Amino acid sequence: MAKALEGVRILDFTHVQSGPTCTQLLAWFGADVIKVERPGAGDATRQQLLDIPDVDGLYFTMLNHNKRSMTIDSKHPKGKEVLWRLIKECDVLVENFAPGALARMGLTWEKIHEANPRMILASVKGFGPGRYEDCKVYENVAQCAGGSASTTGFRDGIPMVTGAQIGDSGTGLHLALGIVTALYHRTHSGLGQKVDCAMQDSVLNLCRVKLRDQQRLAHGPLHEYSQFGEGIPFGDAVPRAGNDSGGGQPGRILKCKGHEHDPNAYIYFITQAAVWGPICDIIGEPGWKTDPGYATPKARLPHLNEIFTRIEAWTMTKTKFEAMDILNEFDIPCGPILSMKEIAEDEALRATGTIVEVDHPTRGKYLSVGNPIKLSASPSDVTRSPLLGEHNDEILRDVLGYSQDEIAEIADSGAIGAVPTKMAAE
Ligand code: CAO
Repeated sequence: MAKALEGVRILDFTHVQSGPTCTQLLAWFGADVIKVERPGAGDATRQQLLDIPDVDGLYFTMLNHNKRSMTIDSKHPKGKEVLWRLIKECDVLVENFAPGALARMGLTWEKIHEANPRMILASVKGFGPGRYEDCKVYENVAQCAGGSASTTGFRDGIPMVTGAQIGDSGTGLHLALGIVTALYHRTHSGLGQKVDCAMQDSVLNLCRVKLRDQQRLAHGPLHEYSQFGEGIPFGDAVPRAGNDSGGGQPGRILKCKGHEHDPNAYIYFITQAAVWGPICDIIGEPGWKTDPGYATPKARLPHLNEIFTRIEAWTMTKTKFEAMDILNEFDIPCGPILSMKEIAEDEALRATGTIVEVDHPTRGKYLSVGNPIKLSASPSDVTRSPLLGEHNDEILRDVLGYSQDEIAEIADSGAIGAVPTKMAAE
């Protein structure tokens, strides 16, 4: 079966997390992704958060599967020459440098478009045009500026960031969609275009329910927020809502059996209106099915704290998995709080390829997250991340058509650096 993006060639000028997330997705779908890195150093994540000395960090390996690596000094005259040859051969250039860095390398949209009118130039920046457009941005800055931090955490605590990398990986996902959309557009326009994703915008897009609540707030208190039931007045901005459900069906995280010693012995429990009857039966409050104070979703809103305290008295008698089994029988929406350890060991996630084991020449075996998007006719397998500059020769020869003498000349010029020591020793 052919891969969905076979034939698409990506000049991957990305680093750290946001850009690499995007190009890894494209690589999983079959695009030929050529990652261009600085000679000698490479993507900074190769050397960050190291668990094994002198081995590419998991930060790097888990974001750069299925790619080829080439080292080019983009400021060296010979390096620039190679880069321009690549620009003519590729369909998409993806980058997430600090604002202005690409132009400082001489790679402006105008010049790129002139050299290859079909090329798509896709960029991640922290902010779109405006007062912060020149700022460098990392994940948590985007979470803070995109509305996530002010709405995450508890009302009486400080703003919180979330472990889900919605600023980096979230923006990478948005960018990947922008790229395939531009590729589709090119099939009838014949031309490339620019695709820009700001991390602030992507986070805000993922936080749109909070902008919804901001506007609802103008018309009265938010009844599904715990603080309504607690009689605490609302201010003029959407408050942090703890673990309250963001949807129209109230939900909370509740303790389960063993919570005293297991920090993840919890379950998310949603009191979906459609299954209120079975919930009452299970927790031993059959009277709540008909009691006018509890029988309708509207009547329940002021009593949510009392209701969830009662439900928790039941969940605390079960492990999270026992509770899941019982509740699922009645289609009550709920979910166990799974630790990363439990997820890593989950057989079902391994069977679907969402958790994969990858073998790496210097690291050995490690776990990664495979492609979460499953296409029925276009399989995607996960292959290991490349060593720094591993594919210099083959790209210069096979993609750019340089002769062996020319390759030697480029190498001698210092524009691509040396072959990685681990490979040279082999
Ligand atoms: N050869 C020569 N020079 C290279 C090179 C190469 N192959 N690759 C990169 N460089 C140079 C750049 O040209 C730049 O030089 P100048 O500043 O002189 O123009 C320099 O390396 C540093 O690039 P940078 O500013 O992008 O990198 P940084 O580590 O200082 O900042 C980051 C990192 C992420 C804050 C910044 O790139 C950024 O804001 N990116 C946009 C937002 C983004 O994607 N953030 C998410 C990152 S993941 O958390």
